Amino acid sequence: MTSFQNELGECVWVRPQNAGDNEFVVPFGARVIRTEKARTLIANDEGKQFWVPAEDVMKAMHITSQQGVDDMITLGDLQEYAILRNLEMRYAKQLIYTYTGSMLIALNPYQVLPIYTNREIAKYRGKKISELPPHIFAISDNAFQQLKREHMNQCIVISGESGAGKTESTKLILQYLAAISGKHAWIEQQIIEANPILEAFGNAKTVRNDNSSRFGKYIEIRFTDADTIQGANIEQYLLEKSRIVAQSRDERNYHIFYSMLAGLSDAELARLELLDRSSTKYHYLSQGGCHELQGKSDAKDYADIRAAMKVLSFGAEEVWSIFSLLAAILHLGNMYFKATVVHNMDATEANDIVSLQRVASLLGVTKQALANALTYKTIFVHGERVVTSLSREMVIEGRDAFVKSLYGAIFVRIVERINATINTKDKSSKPLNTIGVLDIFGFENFADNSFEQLCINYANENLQQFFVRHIFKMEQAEYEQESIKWQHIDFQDNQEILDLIGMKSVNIMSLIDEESKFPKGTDNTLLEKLHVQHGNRSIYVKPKSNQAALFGIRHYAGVVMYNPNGFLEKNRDSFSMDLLEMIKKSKNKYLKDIFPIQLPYDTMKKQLTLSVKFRNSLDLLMRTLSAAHPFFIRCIKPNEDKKSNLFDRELCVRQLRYSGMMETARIRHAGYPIRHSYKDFVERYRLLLPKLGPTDTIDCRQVTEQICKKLLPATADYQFGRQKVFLKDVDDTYLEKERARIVLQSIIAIQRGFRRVL
Ligand code: AD9
Ligand code: MG
Repeated sequence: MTSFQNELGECVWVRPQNAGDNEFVVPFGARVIRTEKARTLIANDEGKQFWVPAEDVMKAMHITSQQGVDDMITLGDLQEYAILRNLEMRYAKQLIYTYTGSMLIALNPYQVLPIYTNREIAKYRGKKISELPPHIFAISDNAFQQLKREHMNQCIVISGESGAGKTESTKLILQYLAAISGKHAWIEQQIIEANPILEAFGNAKTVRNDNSSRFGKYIEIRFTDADTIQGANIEQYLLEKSRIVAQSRDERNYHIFYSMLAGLSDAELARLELLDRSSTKYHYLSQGGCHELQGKSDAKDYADIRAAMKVLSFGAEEVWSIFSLLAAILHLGNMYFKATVVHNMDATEANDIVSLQRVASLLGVTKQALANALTYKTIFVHGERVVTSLSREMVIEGRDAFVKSLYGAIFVRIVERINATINTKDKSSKPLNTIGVLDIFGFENFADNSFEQLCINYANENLQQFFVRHIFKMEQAEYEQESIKWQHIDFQDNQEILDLIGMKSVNIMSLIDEESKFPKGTDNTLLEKLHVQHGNRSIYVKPKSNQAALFGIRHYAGVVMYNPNGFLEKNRDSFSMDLLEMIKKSKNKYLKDIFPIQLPYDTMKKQLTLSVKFRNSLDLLMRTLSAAHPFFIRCIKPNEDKKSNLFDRELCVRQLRYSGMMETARIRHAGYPIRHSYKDFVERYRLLLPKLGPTDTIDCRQVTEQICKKLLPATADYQFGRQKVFLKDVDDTYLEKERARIVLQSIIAIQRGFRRVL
């Protein structure tokens, strides 16, 4: 490999040292201090000096990477490492926002920055994107201006991994839109106040984020012609229900349980028979061994939630019904069951009379009905009703399934109730344009990945395709604007993966569905069918060992191995028919109300599975997004320690890749990756054409053409746009080498001159 002969003091890109096969260690920027034949002394950004092999100095750094840019698109050399460097340089100056075209990259500052005040809101109001430094308010304002100008729906898609700042970004956008809404009426307040309720019921402390959203949401804000907010609608996706019955180490259940225990009055707690305020006393709240959170007052949160519920016109009775059901969940979790044997069959006694009494009264059923529904199972054999006893293990499983459905139903109802208040449409008026904000779980790849991860990653594949198609269009627009020929760019999106998971016939989701309905279907038979059906595809990954019960998918963001254990049960998303029958007879109206029309036993099979429901809501979301003008916000977590001022390069590169950010670079590389304004080009390469006058006295475009024609081979592929020259990588490298050669010659000449003088 040939190395550059670099100018002293020049900024260069250096191949990473000792990276081994760590693909997340990428080239870094440095300054050349001294050069020798085989090695170069460099100083990195922190000023640390060290020698590297001369061939590791890759190339000179484009001027834009030295100065830093507001918009990555303007990086002359749009490479992953250049994007990373730009982010890092800006982060050091607390500039957490950077554009990539219409996309905003937002680094989590992990500190309160004074950039979200009313003064800032006023500053960004009505401005063009390029007029002010990048900001989330600029994106919000732009969406609003576009809506006004084009009379078209707008959507802002926010993505990023857990703790990256999606939910905070969503809140900031809503804050901005509410502030600029002309009228300042009650509705803006209601939309803002919906959030504490959603967070109480849908967020929890996880190891990654103390306030992690365990559901996805799409909030659409409707604007009238007079620029005021008329109403809003919230769509929710895939609440994580397993958390209600089990939490991993150092994690909590949903916030609402802790705030309720901390905030309800003694008398209220007594009415719910929650005799202990301490969450440690409740099985469902204690499995993560985490109860209190630093900087969070559950009692204060409770007051905020109650106030928010008032603003959203939740009635007192309704609120009490909700807390009663939450209390029932806690008592169900504490219920004790005793294993026995009846007629040689495993059976279970529900002889925890106290808990039984408490739960039964809260659910509005009799003790006996509850005990029976929990410990027995009714099935129909040839039309005959047969009742069998359940083992203790099965009882506990059945109870947990019931609790998960119960909480899920409460959550869905709460969102419906919020919508009933904020989604007031004026029937006489014409349909209004909306700005939608999507705060959705990012791509997930854990040590153990289950059905939820498959759904989440499928959603992300859909969003990725949406994103890629959009930036492809934007790139095309830049070529058109510069009036250069748009050649056929060979670019493939991820359609094949979408087909495999959920679109083409016998896709993975449909096989899961089929197996869920098949009486003899198990997670193992599912895995066999998946292997047989898709084993030969390159994007389907079989485990390395035949023993491992796993299947993998080559996602756009990397391979994820899924463990099919529990897939069918999660997909069925149901609980025992006996408990459902019990609810039918309950005196608790709210409870009966939140469960959908109850189906008779034999139509159970026709009930929609989770994968069907999820795919339906995802399809609808994708249709909504596709019909809107999109903006993208990619949130990036700078470090795993929730620390301010700490930029972990490896972690950031990984996220940039997961985020699909690199697609921008890839699409650009399929065309002309390097572009210079004519002036910049001439300034850099003028020494290749001797006897040029000062740059501001010459026609830079003409000189650029001369340089390219004189130096580059006849076969070279470059184009002259209105403002810029567009180059391929190889030609850029060639020019750089020529430049370096001439620089070296002049250094030698100067040195010789010196010697002569001496
Ligand atoms: V999750 O997928 O829901 O687990 P999010 O939503 O991406 O995640 P969140 O918005 O909850 O992350 O941000 C995590 C924490 O980072 C917040 O609780 C804040 O403490 C911190 N954060 C995020 N964005 C900002 C910001 N713009 N300014 C200050 C921030 N702090
Ligand atoms: Mg969140």
